[in-house]
Amino acid sequence: MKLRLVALALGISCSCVAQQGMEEMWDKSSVAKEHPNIQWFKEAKFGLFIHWGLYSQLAGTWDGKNYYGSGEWIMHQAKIPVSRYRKVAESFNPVNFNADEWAQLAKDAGIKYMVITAKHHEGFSMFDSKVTDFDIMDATPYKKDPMKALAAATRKRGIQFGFYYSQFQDWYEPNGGRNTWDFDESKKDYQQYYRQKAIPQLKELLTNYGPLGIVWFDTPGGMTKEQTQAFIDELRVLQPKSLFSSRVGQGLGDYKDFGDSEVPPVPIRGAWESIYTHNDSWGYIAHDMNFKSAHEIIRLLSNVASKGGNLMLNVGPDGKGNIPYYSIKYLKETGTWLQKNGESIYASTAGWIPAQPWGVTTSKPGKLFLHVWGRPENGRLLVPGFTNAVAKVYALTDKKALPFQQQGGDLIVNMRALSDEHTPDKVLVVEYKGTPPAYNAAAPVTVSAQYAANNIEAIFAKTSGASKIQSLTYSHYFGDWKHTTCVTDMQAPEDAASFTVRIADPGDYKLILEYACPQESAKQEGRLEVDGETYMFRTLRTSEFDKSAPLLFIKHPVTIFTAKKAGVYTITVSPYQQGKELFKLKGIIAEPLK
Ligand code: H79
Repeated sequence: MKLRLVALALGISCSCVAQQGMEEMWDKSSVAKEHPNIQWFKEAKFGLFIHWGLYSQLAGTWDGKNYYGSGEWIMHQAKIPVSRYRKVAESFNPVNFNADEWAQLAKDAGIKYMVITAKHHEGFSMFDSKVTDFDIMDATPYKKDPMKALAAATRKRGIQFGFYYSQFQDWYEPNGGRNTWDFDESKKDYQQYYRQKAIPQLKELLTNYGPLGIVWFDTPGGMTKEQTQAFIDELRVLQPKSLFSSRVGQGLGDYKDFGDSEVPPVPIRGAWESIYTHNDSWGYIAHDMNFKSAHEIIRLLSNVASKGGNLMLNVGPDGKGNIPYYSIKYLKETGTWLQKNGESIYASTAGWIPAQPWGVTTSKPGKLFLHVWGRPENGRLLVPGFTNAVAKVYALTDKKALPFQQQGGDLIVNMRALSDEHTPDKVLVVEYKGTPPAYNAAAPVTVSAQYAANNIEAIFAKTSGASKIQSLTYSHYFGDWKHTTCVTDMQAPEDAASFTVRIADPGDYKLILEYACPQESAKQEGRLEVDGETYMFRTLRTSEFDKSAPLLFIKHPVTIFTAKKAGVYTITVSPYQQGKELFKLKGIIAEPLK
């Protein structure tokens, strides 16, 4: 089966300088040549990330002040001097750490690979290192190597094991990257840091812990492409089968990682991974209780799989070695769902039907999995663009056949026979004959009266004039990154965004624009055109774009549109006059009125 996936998403860029910095820190380069051992990774789909270090002991608080966002950045945020940070190790004694319990939790959650921080930017080594005495053996009362036990416990359970290693940032070392409060950045010799710490430590990790599935590098810096290649070559010989993440830098990784907490809006070819925090932080923060529910994790997992990637979800154990209560609870619930529905996730590839108002699709040869997040009110599920002959359709959990019809390129599945059980993702299997069509990003976006709302997302816009599609990145607290794809740079009437929609049910729809609009863009007139009619609106102010603050979106109802018959329509949004950027358009919501 061959998928011709859209290159569209790869063209997304951002013009702001702050953003470019982030792009460099997260090397999201695609991989030129596939690693011979990539197959297990492509099939794995679900990984567990673990951030564990001295920051876990601090738990988000320093000198009586609470910090929010990325807890593993507390040393940087609070500008803690090395001399004081070193002392944190003296109270780090994770007596509750139990490698078998952690690995068993991963197993029960349906996790196929685990990556844990051997050394994060703070510079502390969570393993037995002869390179430094700032490690768990020498600097803490614990004096054991938890990584040894974890490598064994995961291996016993058939889980691929890997290390996160911060290869450039090291706030403990005078020559490591990015500690500017103790050391003068201009006097640093990064090459010396690589030679004296990073490379010898990576050699220890690649030598002493058995076969590693992954070495997960992060935030590259201080090396040219040639130096990065030499660095890789020097490590590669120790474990040729081990995969190196794209954040090794310079486009030289074995698979692609997106930005922190980023899912691409359309399918992406090749091996890649989305990484997410379970709450708002990677490292443990005692006062961060904003955990994603099992429901949210399951939808995130199926959404990432529908684009063809893996989800690596992070948990942050505390300084005693306990994984947070809700992480355990919701990971186990995710595992229960996966036990019944894993066939639709593991070893699947991207769905070839674009996202629908009911959910997303994943695919295997001869099978399309429909991940139904929300049921159609009348029980008739529309799968557009399905021309292959269908042999049968059934619910994955009980295999009971469901009635279906095929007409004019549509598959319509009758779900009424299915009980209305409470599930975040009801998976239906379509068994079909022949080769499926390529994913078609230009297919009309489905709008139907069977759902409370239909999202027509910016990624599906056809842009004209100066308008473009961009992924905007910003955080709420600190380092808890959010990414929203928007149509931007609409400044003149010809800078339009057009959406082709297929209205499946005639009737009245409220058309709602969802956008962010800084003060300078506010109170400008715009036009929304559909079916020969023009509807005027004036922009409403939300917030300025600031990469370290929430980007606020307003849902601005503009008009009712009556679709007299079912069919394909074009909705066009454009500025009425030349002016400032009209807004950053996240999409249009079509809400059926009944
Ligand atoms: O380990 C997690 C993060 O700590 C790590 N990647 C995930 C997996 C990560 N390291 N750096 N970044 C993510 C990018 C962070 C950039 C920033 Fe900043 C931190 C922006 C604002 C705070 C550095 C310091 C740039 C500006 C100030």
